[in-house]
Parts: sequence; C-alpha cells; structure tokens
Amino acid sequence: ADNQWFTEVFDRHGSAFSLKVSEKLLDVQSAYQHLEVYATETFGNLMVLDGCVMLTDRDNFLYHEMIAHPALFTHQQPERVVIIGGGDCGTLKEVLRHPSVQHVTQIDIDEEVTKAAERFFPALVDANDDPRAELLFADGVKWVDEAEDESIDVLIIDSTDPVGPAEGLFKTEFLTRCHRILKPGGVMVQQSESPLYHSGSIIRELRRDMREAGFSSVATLPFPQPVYPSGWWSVTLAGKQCSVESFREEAVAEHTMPLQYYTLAAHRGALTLPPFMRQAL
Ligand code: AG3
Repeated sequence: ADNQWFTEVFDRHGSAFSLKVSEKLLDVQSAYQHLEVYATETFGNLMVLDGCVMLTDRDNFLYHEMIAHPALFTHQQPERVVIIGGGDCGTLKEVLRHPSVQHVTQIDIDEEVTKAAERFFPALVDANDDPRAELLFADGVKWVDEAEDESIDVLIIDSTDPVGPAEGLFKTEFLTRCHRILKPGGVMVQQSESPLYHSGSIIRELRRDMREAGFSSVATLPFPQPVYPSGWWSVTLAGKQCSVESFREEAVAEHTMPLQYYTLAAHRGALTLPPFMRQAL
C-alpha cells in the first residue's frame, strides 16, 4: 500500500494520467456506473466514474468556474437555470453565486454521485441548502423532453464523456430539445472534451449539431484542467437568438464572488481561439 497509483489510460491517444493515492474511500457499482473515491497524496480527494477522473479537490475549480460563469455572464439576466448531470454539485455551487438566479434544477441520473459528494467533497455541496436549489435524480434526456418550451434561461450540460450514460446528451435530437426549452436569449453550455485530442472530432461535431439544432451562435472556450485527458479541456456555449461571443463585461469586472480562475481576461482570452483550433473546427 506504500506506492499506490490511480491511473486513467487514454488508450486512443496513447497517454495516461496518474495520481498517487493513499487510500480507497469508496467503491460502489451503482445502477448506472462504477463509482470510486480515493484519497490522494497531493490533490485531495479524487472521484472516478467508470475509470474516468471526474474531479479532485485541488483543481475542480477550473472546470466548475468555466462551465458556469462564461454562460451566466453571457446571458443578459439569468433567472431560471437547469443543470443536466453535475451530480457532484460543483457546478450548482458556482451557479448559486449569481444573485440574479432565482431557481436552479439539477437533474443527475445517479444519486450515488451526490451521496459520494456529500460524504467526501463537502466543499462542493455546501450551497445545497440554498432554497433556490432543486436536486432531482432522473434521466436528463427525458426531463428535457418533458420540459416546457421556452421556459429556461441557461442550460448547463455537465456530463461524463460521450460514451455510456452520457451518450444521448451529445445527440442532435437532444440538442434540438435543449434549443426548444430555452427562452429567446437563452444560453446553453456543454462540457466538450479536450481541445488537443477532440477539436477535429467531438468538438467539431458538437458545434455543427448545435447549429443544426437552431442555435445562432456557438463558441468553444478552452481552459487548463490538469486531471483530464491531455491536461486541457473545453466548454462549448450556444446562444438562442443571442451571441455567445460577447458577454456582460461590466458585471464580470464588478462582481465580488471569491473565484479562483475565472476573470474578465480569462473569459476574453478563452474566446480567442488558438489557430490550430480554428483550423480544426
Ligand atoms: N465532467 C467531465 C468529465 C469528463 C472527464 N473525462 C475523462 N476523465 N476522461 C466532470 C464532472 C464535474 N462536475
């Protein structure tokens, strides 16, 4: 037990990422996926789903700030927010920092993920008692199918990779439903994998499918994420009758949220795609 490592192998990319672990804290097979939690030596606790790293204490702020704040500062007045996936509640916590938000519904298929977050990632769930937050455990695709048309301001897809339980969340039919349940001026954001590994495939296809689903504006924002494949990740924003290439810069400059990565300059910088991505997309 002295020299134990957790490794996620990215077989198709001939690479891997490892963390030195001191203890396995949880190992459950839920109805949907294999869930593990480890204590690591230098990254705090680590959550793994079906062998894929979901988050660590040390660096989840990068992903959670970047999936939440660019979308919420792009929308003119986000009041009604929906999160599909996100069972660890890290995204929910960032959304609840916005005073304009009146109601957030989080729909994750797997309650075990939230139970694990409650036990092993207390910092992520500490806003869950906010009266504006509603946690549901259900199929997100079905929920979106049944939601009322034009009823939502911001829709966040905080999913696993587009295989297994999350596959349907990257399909055109789903994106078309997402477009329908957003109000005009609504913004959708989806985690969209590695800029280095997936620009010419998953990201490119997602952007095409979003446009096909009716979104008039699409933007992919890259950001560092040390524990995911290639160490670099992205979110893709899509606007319904609004541009996602501009945002409420003044509000970003003035807010007093205690953020650790997202800033005015970070948002502007992320909107400026590196040439290799522009070519691949
Ligand atoms: N959701 C993005 C997980 C993708 C990571 N992929 C991988 N390790 N192969 C994370 C959920 C955080 N709320």
